[in-house]
Amino acid sequence: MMQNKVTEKYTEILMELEDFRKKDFSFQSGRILGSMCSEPHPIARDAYNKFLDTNLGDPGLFPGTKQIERQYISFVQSLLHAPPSSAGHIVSGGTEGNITAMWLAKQLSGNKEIIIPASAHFSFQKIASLMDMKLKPIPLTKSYTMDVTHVKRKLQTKTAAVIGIAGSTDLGTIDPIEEIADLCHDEHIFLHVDAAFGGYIIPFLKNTGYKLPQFDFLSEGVSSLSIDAHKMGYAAIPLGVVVFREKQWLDEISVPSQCISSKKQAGILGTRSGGPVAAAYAVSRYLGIEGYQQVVARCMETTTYAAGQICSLGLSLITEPVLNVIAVRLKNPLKVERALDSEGWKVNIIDHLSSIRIVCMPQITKEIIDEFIPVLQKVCQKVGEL
Ligand code: 0PR
Repeated sequence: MMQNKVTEKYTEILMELEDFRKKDFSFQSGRILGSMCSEPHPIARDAYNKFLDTNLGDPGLFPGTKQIERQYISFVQSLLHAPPSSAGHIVSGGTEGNITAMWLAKQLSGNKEIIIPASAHFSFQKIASLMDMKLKPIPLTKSYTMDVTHVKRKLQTKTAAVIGIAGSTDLGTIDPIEEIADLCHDEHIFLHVDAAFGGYIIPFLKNTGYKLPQFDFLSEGVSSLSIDAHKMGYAAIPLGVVVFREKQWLDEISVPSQCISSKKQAGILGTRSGGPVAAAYAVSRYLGIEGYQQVVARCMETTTYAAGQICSLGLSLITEPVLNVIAVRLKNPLKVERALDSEGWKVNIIDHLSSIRIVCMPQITKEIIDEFIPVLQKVCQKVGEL
């Protein structure tokens, strides 16, 4: 009897949850055009579920899961040409990756100033507030990348770190990491590359013949780099990795940990799920380098196609897409975003560039673009953009 009651309640709750879920937009529908996340690969879902109850905060209890973590980190290290002296640390995503790297830079240098490109992700504002650090923004060039000539002038004895971006949030642009790295190497300054978005595209695109700049540990001046599997990695939220050039730097961001199976715990989080790690690992094993190459090549084809279709409507782009990010210049992006929303399409607004952002993630196909373009045209005509 009791059992029946529980079962009824159980079913009822699941139905209630489903009702909530129905209110969400889904990646599967193809109607989410502005997000940098995607429908996870099916194997990511299965892997995630299997490891739902694992805690990498207490690795002695989950040695198998810890092994997966080590192997996945090795995959990322080799993808990024990280040297044997390097170490990787799992994070929840780009925000935590940036915070962790800046925590380390502050510890190593004892300084508090961070030189960022004007295009840096807003997580750096959190860093400034959390760790009482100061941001020194550098203007961008005409191609929307960090202007290196200004970096040299801003470097000071108070500098804790310089940030370069490989795949910017607004436009997907790539800063001249090699040049910045040379400068930082000469001046012994910590350089962190925020490759949250680009880290899972640039290496694969380079393999398929795209001419893209060097952005990883091949440049000696790169001290750390963060990359997100829950963006272009086809994995499940939340999963990123921050890689440090030197293993021993982990000591700077570790504390003695009682009550758990390891003597020290590195990083910001304590208890953390092995689910997303298993998911990212499974996708990396399933797709492999070749699989990822196919995914990113398709994303770029769709991007080129979408950009062409948008321009043929008479609209213009902020800049030629470098990766799979398109920013459409508009007089009133808010009006267009609202009107698209009421038609069931989700795009993101980039206020300071007076534009909307479209990201051609793996689930966005040419067919979806063909459905979207007439709606964009109708909406733009309605609000006076065309
Ligand atoms: N660094 C860069 C270059 C980023 O683009 C982002 C996020 C981060 C760091 C922070 O990453 P997490 O949000 O994973 O901590 N960029 C996207 C943005 O802010 C994130 C995003 C993802 C936005 C999905 C919307 C969305 O639906 O635009």
